[in-house]
Amino acid sequence: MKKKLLSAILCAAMLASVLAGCGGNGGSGSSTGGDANAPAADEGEANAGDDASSPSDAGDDAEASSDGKESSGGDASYAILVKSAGNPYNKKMIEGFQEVMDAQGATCVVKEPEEASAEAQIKMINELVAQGISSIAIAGNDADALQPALEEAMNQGIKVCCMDSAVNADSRQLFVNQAGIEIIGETLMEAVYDITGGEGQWAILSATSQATNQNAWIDAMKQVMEDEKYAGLELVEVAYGDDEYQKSVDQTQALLTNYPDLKVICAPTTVGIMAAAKVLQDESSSVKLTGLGLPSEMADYIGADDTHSCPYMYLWNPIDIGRLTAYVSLALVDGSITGASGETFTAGDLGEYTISEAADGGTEVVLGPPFAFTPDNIEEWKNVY
Ligand code: RAM
Repeated sequence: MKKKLLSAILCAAMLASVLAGCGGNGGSGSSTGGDANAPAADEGEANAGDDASSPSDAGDDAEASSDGKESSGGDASYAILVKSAGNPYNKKMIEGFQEVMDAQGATCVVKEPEEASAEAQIKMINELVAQGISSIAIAGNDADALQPALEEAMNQGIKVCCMDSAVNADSRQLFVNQAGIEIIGETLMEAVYDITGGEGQWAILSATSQATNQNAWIDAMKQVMEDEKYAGLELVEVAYGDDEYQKSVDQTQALLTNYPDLKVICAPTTVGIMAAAKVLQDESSSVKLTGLGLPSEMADYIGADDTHSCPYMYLWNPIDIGRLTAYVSLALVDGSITGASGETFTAGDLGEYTISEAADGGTEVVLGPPFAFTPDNIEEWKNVY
């Protein structure tokens, strides 16, 4: 009897810790709600910076369903599988996804691989398939390598979408794209042009060499750079920090050593830009920085004077990507969308979305244009995300 009681208590404690795990960082994300996107949506332009340019533990997974709320999820369960654990950007996406699932009374499963590799994600996809999940939303660590695992999932009736970093068109039903690939490429290239003064050496500090999103943005930047306007700029290296802080620090230091005439580093990754910002600022380097960063992590480094390493940078609302991805997952599972171009759906407070053709031959929904964070607005945003 005593034994039974003890095991019941242990079970309850385990369940509580699992539920707490899924609740993740800060539960409902109250301060980051629909408002967070409002200024971005209002100002809307990639060069909101026109002025500026003139401008869980690794390997953890958890489950939860909210209590006492009307369930539209039924017995369905919805997974989100990010690139890697320990990246605050990924945590924000998870937060938005969970918030919507909780409000629906739906069960959500969070998967965070220890390292940003395709192998780690394939293992987790197979686990989700084996447990009979209803949908998988994935940020791909590789465009093609996940195809067999994701195709097997879809063959079994599991709905598959991707967000943030796309898997190829055959591996998904829909891509939740944070912003257009071309607009990000143009925006970042314009920032490099502006900060270098249109000539000199610059380098890119990226995430992993296989990251679909960074590679697409880098290709878009190279495309833009073919224009005569950028003839004075020399891209000396694309370095990879693998979305790991220390590796990104080491790569930044190597760039400084290897290219004494370097003028600008562009880091299209929130992990890379923060690591580079600290190195440059601590060393009082004359090299300047731009790219994609979380305002909460970059506030100390953004400034117009020489004591700051980053004059301005860009991003979108990662919590909203998580929210939009949750609405897409729910709609795929309840059959109100199939992921075909031209279909429309409502994503709660985020509004109406129309599915369109993506550049890779698949389909996508686009959250909105990138937003500029400048010395003028960083204080306002640093507590939002
Ligand atoms: C990092 C990740 C993520 C990317 C952002 C900008 O957090 O690589 O995939 O979208 O940077």
